[in-house]
Amino acid sequence: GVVRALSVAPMMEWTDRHFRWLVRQISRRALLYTEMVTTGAALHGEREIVLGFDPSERPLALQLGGDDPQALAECARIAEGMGYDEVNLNVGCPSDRVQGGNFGACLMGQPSRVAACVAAMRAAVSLPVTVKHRIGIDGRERYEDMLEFVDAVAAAGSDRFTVHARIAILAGLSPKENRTVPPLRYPEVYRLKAERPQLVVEINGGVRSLDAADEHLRAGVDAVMIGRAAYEDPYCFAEVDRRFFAEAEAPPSRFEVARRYAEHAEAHLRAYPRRKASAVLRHVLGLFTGQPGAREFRRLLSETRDERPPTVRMEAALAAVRRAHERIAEHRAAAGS
Ligand code: FMN
Repeated sequence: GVVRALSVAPMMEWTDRHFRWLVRQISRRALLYTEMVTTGAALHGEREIVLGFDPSERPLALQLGGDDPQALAECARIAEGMGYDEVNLNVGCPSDRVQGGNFGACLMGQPSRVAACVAAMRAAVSLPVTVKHRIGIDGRERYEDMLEFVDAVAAAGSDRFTVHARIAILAGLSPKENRTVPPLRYPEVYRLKAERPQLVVEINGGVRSLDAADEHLRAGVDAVMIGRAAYEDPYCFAEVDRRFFAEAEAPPSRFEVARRYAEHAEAHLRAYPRRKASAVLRHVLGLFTGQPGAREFRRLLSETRDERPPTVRMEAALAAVRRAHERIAEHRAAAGS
């Protein structure tokens, strides 16, 4: 089924296959998304580089950027053939480049076009077809505007609506500002679910913890998508499987995840010797966020001049973390004696 309680948001430059592999060591059940892939890149790019993934990343949704129903349908077929679990249409990105291509958030103003896109994808594949969108855009900022959009797209068969709970201001704000400046409007997402209970509604935007995710679920939405907080502190997903999916098993420790990731990085660099280690290691820098030694861990692994293999570097970084733990234990012992 399409209802999955927790997901990690699609994020350009961030949720590449390496970060997704990392998150999968921490949660087996959270739904993961690719970065946005334009229909042009999916259809004409080098397929393994643009769309390739490791089967362990599943369940995995491919997020597409585009506005042409036939091109999107073709991309959906490719996704299905490659083993993706879902295809998702981006109706939330406000960048100029994306607006220039008439896709992303500006499609909030063209409900019938989005409906045509979803209908074409729906007809092409048996995978769930979903949409990620905003509350609105400048000029269509009211709840009623969102409802009109959602009703049109629901009629075309969207299996889920993931609402980034703020508007995007297309004139004058950068994409980054568009993730902070327009205020969050959670109650309107709750209202959408209350007024359209048959739809699957996922809330997104500003969710910083699993406790916060829990509160949204209790307010009635079906699922919660977490973006920046998951990237900055990926181990915050450690409780997800037990808490939201009733699994019994605990995930591996941060140390174990770190070691596995270093092995993954090393294997990747062996297969692609011209890739930079930093391009892979950057995704693990947040693993010890909030823990003793986090800063040392981050510093040692982001040192670009260090050319030792990732597994060797990781052992050095973990040794620094252990020393930080020991220092704290010594302080405690000294204070207690
Ligand atoms: N949203 C998309 O739908 N597609 C993208 O490719 C995408 N790229 C992003 C890249 C970065 C670096 C960030 C920070 C966000 C991006 N977003 C993208 C938006 C996120 O998916 C999410 O909607 C937004 O960050 C709000 O959620 P959060 O507050 O939990 O981070």
